Order: sequence, then structure tokens, then C-alpha cells
Amino acid sequence: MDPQAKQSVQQQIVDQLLKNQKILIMASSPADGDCIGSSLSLYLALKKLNKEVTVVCPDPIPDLYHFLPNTHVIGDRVVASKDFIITIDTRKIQNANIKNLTEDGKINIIIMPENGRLSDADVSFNYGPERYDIIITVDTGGLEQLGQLHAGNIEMFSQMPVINIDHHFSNDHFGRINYVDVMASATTELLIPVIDLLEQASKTPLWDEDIATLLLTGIITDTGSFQNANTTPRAFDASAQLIAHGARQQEIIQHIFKTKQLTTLKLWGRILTKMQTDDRFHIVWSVLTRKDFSDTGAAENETGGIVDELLSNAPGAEIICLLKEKKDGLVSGSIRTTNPSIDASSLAENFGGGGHARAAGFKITDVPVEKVEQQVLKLFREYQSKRLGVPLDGEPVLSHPPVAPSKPLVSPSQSTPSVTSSKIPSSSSQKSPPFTSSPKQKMENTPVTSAPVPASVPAPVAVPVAPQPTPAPVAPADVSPKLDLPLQAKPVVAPAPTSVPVVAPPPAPVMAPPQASQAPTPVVPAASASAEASSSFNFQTLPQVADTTAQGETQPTEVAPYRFEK
Ligand SMILES: [Mn+2]
Repeated sequence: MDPQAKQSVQQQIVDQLLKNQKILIMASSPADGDCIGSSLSLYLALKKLNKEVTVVCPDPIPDLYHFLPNTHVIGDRVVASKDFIITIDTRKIQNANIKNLTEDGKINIIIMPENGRLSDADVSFNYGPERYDIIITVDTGGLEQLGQLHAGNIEMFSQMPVINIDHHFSNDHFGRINYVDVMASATTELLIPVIDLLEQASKTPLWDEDIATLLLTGIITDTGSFQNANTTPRAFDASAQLIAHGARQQEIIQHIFKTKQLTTLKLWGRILTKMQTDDRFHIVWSVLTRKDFSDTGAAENETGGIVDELLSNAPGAEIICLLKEKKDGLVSGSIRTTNPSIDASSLAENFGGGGHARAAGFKITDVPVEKVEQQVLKLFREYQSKRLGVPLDGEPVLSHPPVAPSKPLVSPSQSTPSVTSSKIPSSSSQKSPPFTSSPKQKMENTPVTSAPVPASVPAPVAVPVAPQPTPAPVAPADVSPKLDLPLQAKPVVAPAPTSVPVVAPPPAPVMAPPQASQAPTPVVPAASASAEASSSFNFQTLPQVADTTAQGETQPTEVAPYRFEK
């Protein structure tokens, strides 16, 4: 966003905020430090201007954030005006008795005047007044992230101006005013100049310690306490300003990073116990079932941080995945990549998800978690096989019963005899070497909803030879389709590019990984402290896989020679 455009959009927002009285602020799912900080800081500033402000969020606010000021004002529903008003002009009649009968679902209002008579012309119909003048969405990449708040109020959204303030790469500019800056570390960073301008324009002092603390919370959580790749110089500048305004940085750190509930620690224990590794393809993953949640008493959102803080630190891990079996037959997956040449969002797209270059996620409904695990691992292995030039040969798609932590911490490849001689006829591997078709094409052929490929089938055999579309034409589209994802992902944590022995140097903080080089793509515009973020995709349906990717094909040539260090 160029500086001039940015200033003008900030000014438009300030004008709208001053002009309108009843303001509805919407924070998106999942409720994280950035969306809570953004919505409540705006709430406090606008209250000082005597506005009627309503804040809603589709998710309950996690306990973690209850130390923040005013979280109690966040509601979970919108009271849109659906009132239908029937008005009867009774000036022509006198002394009327009024009776009201409900019968077969119909309401009869019976007006019995002593004098005079009513006609059709005396009756009129109206809708009640709207309860809001304007909607502001914060930290919301797509309206789907608002869940029922949007789905249940489509009409309201079409009638009211929407101001969209966000930093997601995937933002689809759904607002009438779109203040979307993907270079911002957090949405709260974008609100600093807005509050400055609002203060100037209204000539009312707005800044206080609470507002500053809320805004700093967004930056701290989305940058993983300044550890993630989206920690730009601007993020530090913004934080310095906020601390100057009295932001209570220690309080934020203490509550968000230094306090863990016992249930969270127990759940982390489960995740680590069940962690599996595939040394051959540098994959680390863990699967949480509903039983793990019930056994530990942990809530589904208590996995926050684990993927980034622990799993991603496994030596040699390049693709990290946490699968969570949630209520209602939903399985959510969080994907992290530690190697800049592996695009997490394009891996997630295979399962109808999306996200950022180093952190992404997906949601799948009505597929058992163990099947999801098989499919996901199969895809990762195929992808890595192609990228690393390591044959899949005879390597079974390993799985494990998700409930039983059967072989914790044992690499599946260690437990499998290392197969060097290919059992696949050479003619077949010549015809369809691993990844002649992109992972996506394969997924299209074997949608996750249908019966997945049996666990023991060596992947290359599963590649159908006949309908092989050439991947080449879609290759250039590997950047834009992410923007076109119909459903948007919440920000997710970028793994700090530390302690993982990757050969390719981590990209400059604000640059995209090499394969996304057509546009100055920011790395991970956001990252909340909670890895939860990655489960935040509101994908209702399964893989309508965008026609994209083929990154599996293009990458090996672009990637620096790979060297795996133990
Ligand atoms: Mn954010």
C-alpha cells in the first residue's frame, strides 16, 4: 500500500467514524490477541467520542486474554433490525376495542370501533430502524471468518457500509473502505495512525494506557513476541510508540507467554508423546483426538503455541503438522514449514485450506482423523520426495492409531526397514515419476471425502496415468490463487527461523519466499501466539482446490541444493 493511498484511506475511516453514531465492530474467529486488541482499542477510543459502540466476536474470548481491559463488552451476536412494524392510523375512529388473536400461525388484530370505520389506506408497513450505522471488521481476511455474525446477517452487510481493516495477505477486500496492509505485523499496528488522526480531527485526547496496551497486545501476539518473520522494523517502531503511550508490555508478556494452565501443559505432554517423525522426508507431526482433550480437560484452543514453540524445533523438521480432532466431526490441521522454499499455504490448499508461506491450516469435515492423517502424510511425502529427490520407493504411507501413542518419538522411517530397491516396475516409474502430477491434481482425483488411499499403497502407484493434465500452465499462478481462495485464513504463527538446520537462508523479514517472487509478498503478515490461529479456517466444504500450486514441480529447480543436517 503506497503511503498516499494509505493516508487517504485512514482519513476516510476517520471521517466515517466521526460521521456515524452507532458503530458495530466485528472481531473474527479465532479470537486472538490481534482481533481482540484491535476491536477493544477502537471501542475505547470511540466511547471517548460518545459513540454508541458494539463489539462482537463469533468466538468466546479465551481466558488468556481476560486480563485485557473491557473484554466483557464483547458480545457474540448482532442485534440486526428485523422488526416488522404494522401501523394503523386510528384518527378516523373512536373508542375502539382492540383484540389480538393468533390462529394457525396468523395474527389477527381486531379493531372494533364505536364510531367510524378503518380501511386499507389506514394501515401501513415498516421495518424497524437499523441498530447500527456502520460496520468495522478488524483482522478479518474474509467474511467467512465472522461465522454466524455474517451468515446470519447478510442483509445487514449489504445495507451498511463496511470498513475492512486488516493485514492478511488473503484479504479479499470485501469492504466499502478497505484498509488492508499486508506489510503490517498486526491489525493493531494499522490502528495507531487511525487513532492519531481521530484524536486530531476530534480534538479530543484519546490515547491512554489501556488503548496502548490493547494495540501492543496485537503486535506481540501476532509476531510471537517479536520472534516471527513478520517482525519488521515498523513493528518495533509501532511498539515503541505504544510503550510511549503507556502500554503495559510486561503485563502482556506475563499473561500471554509466561502463564500456562495446567490443562495446557498436560495437552502439550500429549502432543509431544504422540509426536512422530519421518526422517526421510523431514516431516514432524502429531495428532490430537477428542479423547486427548477430554483426558486432559483441555479446551480445543489450548494447543496455541505448541506447533511453533515445540514441534517446529524438532531437528531437521521441514514440514510440521498438528492435526486436531474437534467436535462435530471436524479435523483441523496446522502446518508450519521451516524451510523458506516450502510454501505452507500451498500445501494447505490441497485440503481446502490456506494461510501464509510458513504457516497455514485447513479444516476437513466428516473424515475420520486417521484418514486425514494418512492423506496429509501421503501428500507431504510425495511433495518432499519430489523436492528432495528422495524416491518414495516402497515407502509405506505410515500411520498410527491416533488414540494409542504406540510409538512415540520413534521415527516411522526408523521403524521401517529402509527400502532402497524399488518394487515399482521401472516402466511405471518412468511413466509417472513421483509428482508428474501435482499434489493438488492427485487430491482432486482422490478427494478427502471419499475413501482415502489405503495406508500401505506406495504413493507413485496411486497416481493415475491417464488423466494427467500438464501442470505447466498453472505454474505462474502460484501467487495469485492464494488471494483468490474463497475462504480466508486467519493469521497463523510463522515459525521463528531459528534452530532449524536449513540450508537455504531464511528470507529477509519482509520478503516472500523465493517461489512467490512475482509479487513482493510479505512473509506471514500475522502470527498469533496461538497456533490456534491455524485452525481458524472456516472452511465449510472440502477441497475446491484452486487451480494452482504446481509448486511441487517448480520448486526443486528453484531451491538451493538441499543438504540435510542432523
Ligand atoms: Mn492479525
